[in-house]
Amino acid sequence: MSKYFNKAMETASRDELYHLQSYNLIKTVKHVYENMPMYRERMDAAGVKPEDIHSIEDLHKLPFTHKQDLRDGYPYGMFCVEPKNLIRIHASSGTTGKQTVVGYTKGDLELWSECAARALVAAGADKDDFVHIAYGYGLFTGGLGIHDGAQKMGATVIPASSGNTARQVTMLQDFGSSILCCTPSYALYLADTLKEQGISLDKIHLKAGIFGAEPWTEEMRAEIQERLGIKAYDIYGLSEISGPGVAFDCECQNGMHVNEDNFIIEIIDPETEEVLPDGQLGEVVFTCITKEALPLIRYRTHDISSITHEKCACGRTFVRMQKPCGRSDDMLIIRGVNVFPSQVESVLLNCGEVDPHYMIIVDRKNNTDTMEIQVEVSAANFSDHVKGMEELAAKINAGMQSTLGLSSRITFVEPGTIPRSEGKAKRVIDKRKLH
Ligand code: DLL
Repeated sequence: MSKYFNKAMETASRDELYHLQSYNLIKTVKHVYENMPMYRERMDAAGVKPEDIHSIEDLHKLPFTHKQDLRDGYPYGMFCVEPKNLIRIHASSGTTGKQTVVGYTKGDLELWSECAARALVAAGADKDDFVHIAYGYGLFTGGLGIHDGAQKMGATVIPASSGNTARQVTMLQDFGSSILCCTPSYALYLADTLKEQGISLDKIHLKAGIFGAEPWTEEMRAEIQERLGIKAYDIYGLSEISGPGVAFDCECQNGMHVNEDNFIIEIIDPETEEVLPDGQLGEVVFTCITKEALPLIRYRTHDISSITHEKCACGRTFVRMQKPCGRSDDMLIIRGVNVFPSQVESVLLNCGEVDPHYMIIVDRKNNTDTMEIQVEVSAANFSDHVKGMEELAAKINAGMQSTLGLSSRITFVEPGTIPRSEGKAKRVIDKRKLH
């Protein structure tokens, strides 16, 4: 039986949603035009005024927002309210340059926590659950975002934060954690640690996990579900738009429902910027329609996904986005072929004989790109015969060839060799950038 946090909203008719979204879009466009100089300039330059926006069908008239805009406005330049009226700041570290700073009013936090609460309830959580949050607390939105959501729906929060895996394992056993929230890579790390310590699944009480903040494949979901004996739910979000809970899996685990009363999703062709129809893969773009402090308009996320308006068996009417296969800026171009780390993950896990810990090493030798995939092989699957390992490497390489159209060098490494991550996993070392 489906459970909802806010049944009226999560199952609203498409017609109701159309009117609600249109109303809130008009309000938000007026708000940003009046309170954020950058949007006023952009809209003036594009020849569009708030009066030109009559419904969500006019969304395409509005200019896009880019991460660089937030960087240019660092730290508070893009806020539509006085910084003193914010009640929380978060930031996303990024790999280069300054942090991207985001801020929330009281109302913004209320809405965000409702989004996270909906995700938790959709994953089967209720007020009797113990929600173990092993996302990092701090400027990262993962920890506090889920925390507020769990608190809102009345569960017991275990604010474990990330790190100290030995202590996490003890807490999992002793505190009665029933819902685990962390990155999917960390969930696997925890599963490995439980196994290493000889702790059987009947010593922990988990029933579900809510995993996100990084791309992960269906194969990885199956692996985590099996290893932890739980149902694994995906959760998506980004700090610029709010944080975890922009979209979430329901019991059908067949695409994440976007909290459409707060965020409008579009999929665009990243080159032509044309809006793409359902089912087509492209760049995810979000428009915030209920936020006060930082309501970004047509924000280009660089995440690659597609959407569907098909009815979901759970009864929710919100559009679903498919598991993002990665970010356009994480896409590798190897000998001219586009490769997402998630494709490599699918091939590796489909072969069934290696562990889900891998690293992709890209280099350039004699002017040719090379791809090496280091992957751990468990003792059980390790063959003493060189021939056995050669055959396994050939099998994986054949999978890479047929999925990516690209051959790679497969290197087997011992269990525990690939660095484990307590947060977002690092899957690629691109040495070409170092030359
Ligand atoms: O990662 C928010 C979050 C925390 C989401 C906890 C889910 C759980 P940022 O640090 O700003 O925010 O990073 C956002 O992470 O643009 C995606 O590239 C990636 N990402 C987030 N969730 C998923 C997911 C948080 N479920 C960036 N699948 C986004 C794939 C994801 N990628």
